[in-house]
Amino acid sequence: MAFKDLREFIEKVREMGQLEFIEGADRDNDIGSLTEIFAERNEHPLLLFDNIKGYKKGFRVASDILTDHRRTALAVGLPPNAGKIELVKMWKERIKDTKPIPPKEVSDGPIFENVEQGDKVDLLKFPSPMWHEQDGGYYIGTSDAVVMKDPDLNWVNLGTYRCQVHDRNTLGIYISPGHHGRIIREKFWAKGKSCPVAVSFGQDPTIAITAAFAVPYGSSELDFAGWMRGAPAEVVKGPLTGLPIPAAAEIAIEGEIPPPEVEHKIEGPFGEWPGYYAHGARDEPVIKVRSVMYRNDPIIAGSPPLKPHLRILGLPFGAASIWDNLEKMGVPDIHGVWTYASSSASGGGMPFIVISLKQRYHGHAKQAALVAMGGRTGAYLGRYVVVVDEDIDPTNLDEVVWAIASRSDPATDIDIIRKAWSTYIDPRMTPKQKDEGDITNSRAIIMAVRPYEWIKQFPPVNAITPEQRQKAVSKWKNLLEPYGLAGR
Ligand SMILES: Cc1cc2nc3c(=O)[nH]c(=O)nc-3n(C[C@H](O)[C@H](O)[C@H](O)COP(=O)(O)O)c2cc1C
Ligand SMILES: [Mn+2]
Repeated sequence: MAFKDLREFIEKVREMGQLEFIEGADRDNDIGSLTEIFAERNEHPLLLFDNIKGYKKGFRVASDILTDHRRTALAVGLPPNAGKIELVKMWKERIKDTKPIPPKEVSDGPIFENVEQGDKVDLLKFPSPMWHEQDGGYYIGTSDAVVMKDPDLNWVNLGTYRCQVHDRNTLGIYISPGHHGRIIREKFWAKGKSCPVAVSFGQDPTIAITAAFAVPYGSSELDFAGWMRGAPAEVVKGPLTGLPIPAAAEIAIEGEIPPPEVEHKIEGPFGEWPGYYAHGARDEPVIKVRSVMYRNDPIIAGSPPLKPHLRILGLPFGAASIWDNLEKMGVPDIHGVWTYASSSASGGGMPFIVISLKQRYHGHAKQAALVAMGGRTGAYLGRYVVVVDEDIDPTNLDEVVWAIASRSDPATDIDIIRKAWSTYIDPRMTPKQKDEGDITNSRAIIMAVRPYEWIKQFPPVNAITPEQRQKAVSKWKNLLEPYGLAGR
């Protein structure tokens, strides 16, 4: 199932009829706007921009790459046309058996088609977009893979960290506290050295996905990409840094991050995944770029956060991790887990979790909520956990809201938990809390299930049963088909 590179994936997407090829866009307004507008639809195409105003033909930008759940499924080898909960369920099964496969080093690769070093480095030749109107600059890196090696433990980390183009050979980079790239660069700085780094800006989607995965410190995301694609990821050795670079990356750089006392620059603001500019514009470290490599007709992979779905991945892998947590903790009969307004990653950032289950005993639904909010994925920047019965589809917001509106009693069905794990990019954290270093937030559990004590007396739902629906559809097929209502 493995795709060699981003362009092979795009080709497959074209065959599936999900590619929109756009010429004549400008990088200041059009690329970002169209990316957001297309993603307003649940199912939407991948956008490939060429002939970008002011840039060489062939120097392209791809966006909305994985924001549609069908393409996230395709990228990881799941059936693209399966239902959303079905896909989350399949992924939940897959992650139970994670066997990392180390990368394979190859001596040559398409990334060496063009190599420009020293004075020849010019990042301004690439059409890096302005993704949101109020962004502080042009970002070449939103769906990138930043490669660094721990100086003490011989181990390579990949992380997706945003990169802003400051000038022809300088990039700004923002890495959140706790993220591995930040720990590694600080180790170099503590020795008075600059941190060697390589970054690829467009690669096989499994590498893009794993670069943003919650892989433990000391394990390499490249090994997880191997597991995800079912074959080793092919890498070349960076000529200047020796770091592994995806051999079929579209564009890659090598360089170093000097200690901030040597060089730093204002970075941002950048529209962040919760849908806000919470971090703002601040002094951040820079990458001094010594070499730029690119394929003929390179493609920048773009993945800006998109409010309100905040979709980076159309399939919330985090929901699968929560479901897996629930099973590991022995909570039975889960029918589905879905998340809204979430980062979609397994590392957390799940402010709205919906769990659907078949209640089997008193307290079962509450147990599910407590486990979901206690595991690694559900704990970090959580806010609401809603539990619904098995007849509610958690991917259907109308049904979820109907369950809350009809099965919960606000006075008795909402529990509040205080002082839980949050982060500085939480838009609702008060300025006072930030000043005082109280980086916590509160949680609500909303029990939108039929109360178990009197579940048998709960009024029946007045909607059509699946059996009756099937009968009516068979009988009235010709009438319903033109409306797209006969298929389900
Ligand atoms: C599209 C996208 C953009 C991201 N941008 C950043 C970023 O700018 N800075 C950051 O620290 N994390 C960012 N993340 C999250 C990290 O990539 C993610 O938490 C990852 O697990 C970090 O890897 P690490 O644990 O090896 O540091 C982004 C994730 C995605 C999917
Ligand atoms: Mn890591």
